[in-house]
Amino acid sequence: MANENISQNLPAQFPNDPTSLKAIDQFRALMLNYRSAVQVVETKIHYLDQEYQIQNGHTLVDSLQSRIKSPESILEKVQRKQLDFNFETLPGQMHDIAGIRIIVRFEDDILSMERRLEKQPDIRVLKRKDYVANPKPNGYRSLHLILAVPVFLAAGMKEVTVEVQIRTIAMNFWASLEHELSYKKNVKHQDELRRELVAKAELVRQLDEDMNGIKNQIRAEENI
Ligand code: 0O2
Repeated sequence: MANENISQNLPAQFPNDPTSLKAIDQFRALMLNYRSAVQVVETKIHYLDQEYQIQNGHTLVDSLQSRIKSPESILEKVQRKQLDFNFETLPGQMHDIAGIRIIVRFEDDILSMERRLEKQPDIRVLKRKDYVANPKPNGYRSLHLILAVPVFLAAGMKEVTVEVQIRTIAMNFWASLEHELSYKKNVKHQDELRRELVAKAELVRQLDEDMNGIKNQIRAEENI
């Protein structure tokens, strides 16, 4: 039943159109590169975290989230940024098709995680945006890295880009609610809520700073 509905909405030539079928295969191959790259980076993060725990007695990573951009979201960004949409040039123009979010507890842990990632000999940092040191006007804070990661498939090695966002639990708490608001079109008091979120971002910044300070004091006194 569901399949009948889908096929009714497709162009008549779709099932046998060689151009469409080739494009679908190219898209699948491209997405496979990104899925592989996400697994490579996630595995690295897990082992770096375990190594950190052996060395320091506690972990860096609170949790990890990953996603591959949906086709709709890729097309929306292509249109918004007026990018050239073809399978050869897209990977060079859009660097956040694969995304990993690393949630840590303390602000210091953001740079500790970054240093460990950038020391990996097979990872290149192509771009760094530090919204922790330089928050966005709406209060958004996070460290963004664009990494180039080697992926090995039957056709050989390919460098694939992955966007890594590193942020604290508190930054993530704020960003997830702000993201929810920005995707809702019919919220009655949008502007007022936006202003409230800007103010709460400052509280979150203060909380992160205080918790980081308490953590440093606990660990310093423990070692006396
Ligand atoms: P989603 O659903 O998370 O994928 P660039 O790619 O560098 O040309 P862009 O895309 O603006 O420009 O990059 P930037 O600033 O590094 O931000 C990309 C991602 O960071 C966003 O992805 C969000 O995940 C997050 N982000 C950036 N700014 C904000 C913000 O103000 N609020 C929140 N909540 N998240 C933000 P997507 O694709 O927008 O969304």
